[in-house]
Amino acid sequence: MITVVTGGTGMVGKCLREIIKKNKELNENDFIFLSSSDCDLTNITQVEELFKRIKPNYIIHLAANVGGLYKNLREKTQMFKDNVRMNENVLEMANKYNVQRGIFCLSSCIFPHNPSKYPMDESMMHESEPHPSNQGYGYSKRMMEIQCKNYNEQFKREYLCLIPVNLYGPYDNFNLEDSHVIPGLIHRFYKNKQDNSSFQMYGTGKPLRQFVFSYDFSELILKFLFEYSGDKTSIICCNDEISINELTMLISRLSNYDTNKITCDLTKSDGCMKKTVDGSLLKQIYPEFKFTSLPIGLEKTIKWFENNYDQCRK
Ligand code: NAP
Ligand code: GFB
Repeated sequence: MITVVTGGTGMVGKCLREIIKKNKELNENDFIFLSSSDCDLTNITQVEELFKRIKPNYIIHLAANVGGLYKNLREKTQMFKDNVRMNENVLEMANKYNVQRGIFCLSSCIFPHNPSKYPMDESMMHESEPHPSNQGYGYSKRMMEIQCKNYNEQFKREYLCLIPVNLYGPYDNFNLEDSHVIPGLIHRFYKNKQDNSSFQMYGTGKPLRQFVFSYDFSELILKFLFEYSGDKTSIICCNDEISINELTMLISRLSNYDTNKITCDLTKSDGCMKKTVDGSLLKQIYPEFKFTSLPIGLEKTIKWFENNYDQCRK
């Protein structure tokens, strides 16, 4: 049985590949990890050619034009266009070439900016607008969730959506313009330590975030694909929440940086102040699943970054 993994060269894709290699019950030759050079998923001709050639049994769709708050603020039109095209092309060809089951990746940032309640649960995704920064990426992901349901209803498919909170880990994108907060902080502390300069945290540090280590998410992708018999879209989070300020202090300590040299750059947007989601459904489905703690995950990520500085995405 062949599984195609789109976004195979991204952070989640590479963590997934490592996990599959270590899993004695899986044969890594049954998985095909794709990069954009293997197939530009915004090009439907290339996508059809891919599905016609491989005829996969399963799909794990991770590929996306994705980035942190500042990339989302800058590139809404491109992110909407790229992601809608990729998602539509993959869904259309997966169905046309009879891929019965797959995992499709959403994100907790696409939830409403002013929800009726916190924590938000899976039923609230379309309740109201996402944060203004997410008018591009956020809506493209919401449309994918709707379209997965349409294929499941009309063609009896099992296209399952997962909704992870902010992810981090080895193989992340550490580019200072496009990155998410954790790789951005790690990279900037690394540079500031080298030139012994003071450090500016972006924004007020007041926003709250939930984080999941990318290897944990990868483990859960495999469980949902190969074990889960339900049809529910599930939030992937461990319910812990931390402020950007606390996160910054934690990463500075783990980076052995003097926390007395940290100030705030208030010219930088805070983005969404809070997007707390509820991991209860996941807890019901997999009550035994244990998430990696944030300090442990950060320690591993910082070590990976320092050991792979020359070749990582930055
Ligand atoms: P990533 O590291 O940025 O990797 C993106 C992947 O998508 C890469 O493999 C890239 O291929 C591929 N890709 C981009 N444009 C493509 C195109 N036109 N055609 C084919 N492939 C293309 O992303 P990630 O952090 O692993 O995220 C994986 C999934 O998790 C995404 O769906 C994202 O929306 C979701 N997610 C991420 C986070 C997070 O905090 N990172 C949080 C929630 C959800 P190349 O390497 O060739 O460019
Ligand atoms: O991960 P992030 O960029 O995106 O986090 P979101 C942004 C928050 O971290 C803001 C603060 O409150 C920033 O002020 N921050 C502090 C920093 N220092 C830094 C830094 O060096 N770099 C960055 N990037 N932020 C994203 C969505 O929202 O959530 C994406 O835009 C994605 O689409 C992701 O889905 C999961 O958490 O605000």
